[in-house]
Amino acid sequence: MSAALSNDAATQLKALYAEMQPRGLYPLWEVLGALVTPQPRSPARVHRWRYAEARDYLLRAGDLISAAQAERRVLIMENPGLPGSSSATSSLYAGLQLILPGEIAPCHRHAQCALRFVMEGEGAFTAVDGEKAIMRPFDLVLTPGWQWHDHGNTSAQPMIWLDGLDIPTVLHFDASFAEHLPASAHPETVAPGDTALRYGRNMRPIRGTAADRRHNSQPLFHYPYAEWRESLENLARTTAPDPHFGHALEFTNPADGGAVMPTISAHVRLLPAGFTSRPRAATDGTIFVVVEGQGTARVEGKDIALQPRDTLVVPSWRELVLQAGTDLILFGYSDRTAQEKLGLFREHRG
Ligand code: GTQ
Repeated sequence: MSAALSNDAATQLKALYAEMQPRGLYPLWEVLGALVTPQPRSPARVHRWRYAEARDYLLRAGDLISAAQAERRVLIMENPGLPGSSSATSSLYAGLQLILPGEIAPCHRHAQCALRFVMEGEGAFTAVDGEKAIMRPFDLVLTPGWQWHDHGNTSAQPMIWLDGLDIPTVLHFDASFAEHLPASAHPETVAPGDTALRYGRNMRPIRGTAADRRHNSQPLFHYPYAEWRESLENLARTTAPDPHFGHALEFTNPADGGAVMPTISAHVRLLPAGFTSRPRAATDGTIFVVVEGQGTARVEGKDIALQPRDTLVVPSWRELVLQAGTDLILFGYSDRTAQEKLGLFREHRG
């Protein structure tokens, strides 16, 4: 409200509000400014989780509860500005999952889309629809919505990865469905690497395969570190860095060239030693994982030191400047593709 009300009108309005409220009626003019803001005002905060610290808590939990007992043994990385929400940004979730040698995480499927980004350990698997992806550090593995998936660790070391899901988005739409497979593991349907050979070479089979069962046409689900790292290195060797991103590559779905999943975009970037990015703000709050190197994220005048395997969340519309001490390699995921489909995505490049 702009012009002042008389005392009498204000008193009568208060009484009117009290009378309406039990009928589910409320005056817009009291709340309009908070609903339709001139710019995003995310309650989420910039936050960094130190890997060593989180890892220690996760291993302690591992001594007390098995993966089968927990179903998913995960420490949620909850944004301190979104308490009680289990969210890292307003739309996305992040957690650290531990599978100890010999354990399995039972097979299930859900409406939520998930990505796994391996933090440590080698040789455990994620199976999607009965096809195993053998996971190595910094591999990206997808479990797209409604695909059966289970995880198992047949290696001799603990395996820890970051789970990135669109849980808050699915909750927002009240569209969550989930179910368990009666068996704890899906029977093996094809050999590991089958979809990469069929769909990962800029080709696709003319006749249908098991992967065509995926309703949302996402045949590829394993993006190995060895491959994306080489592509990034090549880009860095042959091109000048983009002033805002450095050298950056988005992971794509080969079926349509778009983002990896309907609600989640994922990318990697390499900032050469000594590089400072130009400031940039975007509506897609982003969760970053430091893959290699040291650097600093400056957000709203505050410097946050970045070390390998740390996780950093930068909410919507916070201006970010990245500084690379040594060559700095980051993985990041956000809801950019969802916002683009809804006509909401915006960025500001300083
Ligand atoms: O692996 O399916 O961190 O359903 C949270 C919810 C992992 C999973 C999480 C999940 C999963």
